[in-house]
Amino acid sequence: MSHLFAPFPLRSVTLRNRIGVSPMCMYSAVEGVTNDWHLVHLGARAAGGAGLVIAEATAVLPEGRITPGCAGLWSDAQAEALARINRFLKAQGAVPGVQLAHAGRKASAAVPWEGGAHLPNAAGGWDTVAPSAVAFGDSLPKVPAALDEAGIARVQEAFVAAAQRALAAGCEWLELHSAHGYLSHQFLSPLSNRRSDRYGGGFENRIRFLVETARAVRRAWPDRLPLTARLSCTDWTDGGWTLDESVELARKLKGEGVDLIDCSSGGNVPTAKIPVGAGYQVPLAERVRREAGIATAAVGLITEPMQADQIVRNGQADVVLLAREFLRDPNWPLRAARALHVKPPPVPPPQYGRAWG
Ligand code: 531
Repeated sequence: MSHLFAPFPLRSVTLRNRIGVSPMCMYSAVEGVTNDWHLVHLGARAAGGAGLVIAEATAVLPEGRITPGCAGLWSDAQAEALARINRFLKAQGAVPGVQLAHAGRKASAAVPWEGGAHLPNAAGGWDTVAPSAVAFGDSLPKVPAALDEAGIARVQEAFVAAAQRALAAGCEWLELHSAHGYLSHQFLSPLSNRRSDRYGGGFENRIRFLVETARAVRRAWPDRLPLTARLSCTDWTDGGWTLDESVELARKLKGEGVDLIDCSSGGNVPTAKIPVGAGYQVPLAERVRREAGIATAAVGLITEPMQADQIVRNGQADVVLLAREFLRDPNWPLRAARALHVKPPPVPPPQYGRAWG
């Protein structure tokens, strides 16, 4: 039976365990270029035993960045910076991944430690785009320009170009960000998609942006490497995107060569009532896995070794992604192995061996 420290094969890639570093914004890139901060942040967690290390939401176009500090993959210089990091992650035994993203109407925001609100253009912000000219609201009041079909195609081409750069940079796991209220999720949800063309209205039209993007990226991304998508499996809001729709979408994405769904939730409306608690999104991963017959990752308030091991053992998800817990402890996998009495224990980097003997 699978458990937290069983290897996970997907296409020709094998994770050494089921523990991944969830993509986490560091807001520390300069013009989209990652640097020493990202090397140390991601590198420490690879050295700490993670099987998979997914770099933060990485914008496929400059206007798709959440903040001016977000990473990008619209230039070769950005790919070169990521390549250096990926070489280190691989040397530590982790599989390097990246999450490709476009923030849509939630772009052009200040970094969180400067308040996180939309930045006026005069203060380093920019004009935003989205499926429809509907603002997110609250501290993100900018009204985006509705993309026309040519604009949609340009964004999709940017996803493909970024995937090609990710490949050149040595990424071996690609995640399309279609969650947390960013552009692709904005297309999925009737709360943000008010279009009346073939990209809006019924389910088939609202999923078209992501399905087409996945298809185009799959063609550019090698068969030997996993392609995954993060979904907000529910908007937690009446009239919004639902878990039933996520299951149906997961089936379609599987048909497009998507290998795993990373199951998150929320983020598309400021008023959602989210039942936050330990492992609260795990049932979403479980339903998608069972009903769509696709591998899943569980994410969200997973902190304890036994909890993580149970998620995998019970078949609720194939992989667990930890976020804030990994900020508290980069060595979480090594500690978890000890707590779970894993035999043989995972081997720490030799430089740190005397601490784990
Ligand atoms: C937190 C968040 C989680 C779930 C729903 C909405 C928001 N994160 C999401 C991040 C950016 C920072 C805040 C991304 O997904 C890029």
